[in-house]
Amino acid sequence: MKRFGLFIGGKWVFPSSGKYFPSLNPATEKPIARFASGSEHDVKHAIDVAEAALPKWKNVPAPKRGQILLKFAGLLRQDKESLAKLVSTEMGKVLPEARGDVQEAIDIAEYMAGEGRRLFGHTTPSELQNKFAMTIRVPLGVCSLITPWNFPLAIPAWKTMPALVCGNTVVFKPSSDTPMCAARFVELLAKAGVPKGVVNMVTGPGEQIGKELVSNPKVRGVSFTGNKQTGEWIVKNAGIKKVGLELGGKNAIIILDDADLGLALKGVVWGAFGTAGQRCTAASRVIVSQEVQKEFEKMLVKKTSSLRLGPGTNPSTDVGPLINKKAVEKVHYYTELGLSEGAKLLTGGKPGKGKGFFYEPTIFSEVSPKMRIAREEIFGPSLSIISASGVEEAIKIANSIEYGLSSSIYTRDISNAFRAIEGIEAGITYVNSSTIGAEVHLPFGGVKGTGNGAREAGIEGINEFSETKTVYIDFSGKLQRAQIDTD
Ligand code: UN1
Repeated sequence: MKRFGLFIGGKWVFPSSGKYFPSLNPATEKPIARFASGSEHDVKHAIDVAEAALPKWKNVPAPKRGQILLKFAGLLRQDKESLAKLVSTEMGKVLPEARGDVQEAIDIAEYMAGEGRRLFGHTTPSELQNKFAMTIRVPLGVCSLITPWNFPLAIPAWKTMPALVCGNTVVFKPSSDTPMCAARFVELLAKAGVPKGVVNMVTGPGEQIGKELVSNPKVRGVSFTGNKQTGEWIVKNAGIKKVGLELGGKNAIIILDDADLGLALKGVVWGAFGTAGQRCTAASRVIVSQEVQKEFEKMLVKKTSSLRLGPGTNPSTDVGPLINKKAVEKVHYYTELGLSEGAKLLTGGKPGKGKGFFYEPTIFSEVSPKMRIAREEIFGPSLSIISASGVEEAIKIANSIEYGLSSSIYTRDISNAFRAIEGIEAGITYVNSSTIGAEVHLPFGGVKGTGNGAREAGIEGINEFSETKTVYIDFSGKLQRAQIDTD
């Protein structure tokens, strides 16, 4: 079986531990390849290499850095089908979604390539004569990028592309569930012309190598997508450096009595069971007006029970496997918890039979906002239906959780739509569309327990990976004192 080392300084190197771990196909439980179990020592080395590569890389003109990203986008495009097959095989999502994962990486690469010719600062008048004032963007330095498995190409690209165009060097730590996608990702970056040492990849258990990635003082920026506990741990261990966090959600779709129920049905099924519910943006709560609840539940159960479980690579599959055994156990734990809390199971509620980490799309009704199934992130195909009397109560329930990533409302009433836009505490609100499907040229991130104010992608992705430098140029040839010599 193929074995991968760590990618440091532009080549594959052996891990100092001499140990390797397998990546499994979640639909078959068969190993795909083996990957290096990196140690703290390896991470230190990768950071040193990234630091050494920094002076040269940050002096490459930004438009040239952008050209390399554009070349990378072209390579992804050329390999789109085989990369999608790999994403589907290693992560489990169905092929159309796996193609979307690759496409999202292409999109951000193209967007950030264009930033190479912008990276705008601003100019503004000085309060003194013969003095010029402006801002420029400068790189942070070495950045640690820690990514999850659910978008094994798109999320690494969301972080790597802005980091590179801004002139940073990178130590990339992908999830241990999708290291094969990550290996392809760094190989293609090298092929596109990213110089040696600019992007380094370390694989291995986060508990062992996370500390060094986050707390090493040479690292000036950390960007992490994953669970809230790890995010809190990062904040405690990072020290003084820029940290960007995206820590999940408990995203709600509100359906009012004036909604197009057929449209809402499509949005709920897509948001809750697309990617087997394994998106930070997945819909895990439906908050529905009492008047239409029964009718909507009937439609939803009918549609959901017709979804076909199977390998993501199989064209007839609607819902692929979960990422690993622990994920199946977690989802099932919440099913049992929901039952014990008094919620009513409408459909699903069981792991799949035979090999593979499958779980039936599961729907609970009669859920109260206080129940744990209505508050905690399950990260699987499990949906809670909560009833509300109208828009105000629905918004209150939507906000009664610790997260604030995505949200959605289905209504034909423009006033109710705007009430939701203004009232829902979330980084993203969709109107008459599901909670998933963010586009790369708009900022992505959330409020409350979802993050620390950072936004990824779009122009705000540039802010995440650069510092603002303020520049004053005094060409008067004399001492001019701000705030004093102004008359
Ligand atoms: C995530 O699950 O962390 O909006 C990212 C979406 C995707 C990205 C999800 N474009 O659902």
